[in-house]
Amino acid sequence: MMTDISKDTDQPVCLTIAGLDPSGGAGIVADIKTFTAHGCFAAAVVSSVTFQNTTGVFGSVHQTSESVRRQADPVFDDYKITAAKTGMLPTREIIEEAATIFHERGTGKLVVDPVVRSTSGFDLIDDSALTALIEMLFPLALVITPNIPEAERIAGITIKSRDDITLAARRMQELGARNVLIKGGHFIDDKASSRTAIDHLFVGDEVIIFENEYIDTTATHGTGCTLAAAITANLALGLELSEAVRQAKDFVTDAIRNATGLGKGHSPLNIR
Ligand code: PXL
Repeated sequence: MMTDISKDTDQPVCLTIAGLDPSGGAGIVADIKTFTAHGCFAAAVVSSVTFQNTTGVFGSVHQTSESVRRQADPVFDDYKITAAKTGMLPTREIIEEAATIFHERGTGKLVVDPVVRSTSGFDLIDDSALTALIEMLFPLALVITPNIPEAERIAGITIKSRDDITLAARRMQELGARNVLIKGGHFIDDKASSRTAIDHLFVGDEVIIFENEYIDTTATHGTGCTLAAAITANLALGLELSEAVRQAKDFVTDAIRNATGLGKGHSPLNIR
């Protein structure tokens, strides 16, 4: 007897719209690996093809908004997307197109990682695009996941203390973000005796602090993408936001710890 392949599957589908890092550490490759490791089905729309490896980013060729639309439409026509994630969205046109697609199709649970620059200092988005990202995608997101430099650029303040982190988060909520996860990997608390990795999750008016051991390593290529993708997968699996973040943090910590040291620069995480 033939198997009925048209029946609904229980496996949630996660979609990423992000850049391609051909060296496999960041961007959609990290997203796909992370969705898969969580038992979700991965779909991916490419916003930009970057040229890079673990030592740096050497350039990029961005997709057009038409390309993003023509990649996304058949996927949405065919699958129910349970949760989605955006990463590197380099131009205003692409952001506008992504926002329109999400308006038309519904977002599911949307995680917006406001990718601004690479670990190696390469600008991945221009100012006009960042404004569009704030205006058009922040209101659609269940959560946004800036690191400290991204939070500083978006909120327009310098972050030196935990109070500054709160200030930046409130500012981003005023700009339209519902819930904000500020990742603390770049944050050094002068008042603390030992360095920890502190993430602040602002859920509406509440704040939840996640404090983990700081792992002193250069194996950090793709950390942000992996965390946001793990949150997306956990949301797709039905977890509440704070639990989705907590488990995603553990997933990333494990992937950093198990990095193999691949490459000559910032090694990729070991996502499994
Ligand atoms: O981690 C930010 C990031 C996101 N997406 C792509 C990247 C990078 C950093 O290099 O290349 C495609």
